[in-house]
Amino acid sequence: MPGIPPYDTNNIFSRILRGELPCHMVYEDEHSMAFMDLMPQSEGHTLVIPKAPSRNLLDADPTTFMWLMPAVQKIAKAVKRAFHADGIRVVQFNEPGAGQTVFHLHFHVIPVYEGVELKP
Ligand code: DGP
Repeated sequence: MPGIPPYDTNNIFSRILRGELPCHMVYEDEHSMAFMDLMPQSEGHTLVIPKAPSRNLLDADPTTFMWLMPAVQKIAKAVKRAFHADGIRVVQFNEPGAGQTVFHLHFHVIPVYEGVELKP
């Protein structure tokens, strides 16, 4: 896709998928994985990623979302229940200009608690 750099297999999440870096994994299926965010914005902040190598939403094959979004929903419900959150924010960034820092497609599942500000 014009303007979107190619997928870099050395990104941190790709290395986590290959087992080269540790993570606190909470979910895995054939197509997706979820693990705790290293710099959580709130207690229970979890990342959900596809196993398919997509840089972000802008270059991902639509079938990637077909497999990934049920996992995002599953994790959102499980995190809300497990952490007794008042709500769940699902956030996703594409390209550095929008705040993306790790270049493997991921969804942030962020519990929100009444009266508690999210960390930046
Ligand atoms: P983003 O700005 O959407 O690209 O966010 C990347 C997120 O990834 C950020 O919340 C911090 C998290 N993160 C960065 N490095 C690691 C790591 O090595 N392990 C885990 N679990 N999370 C990481």
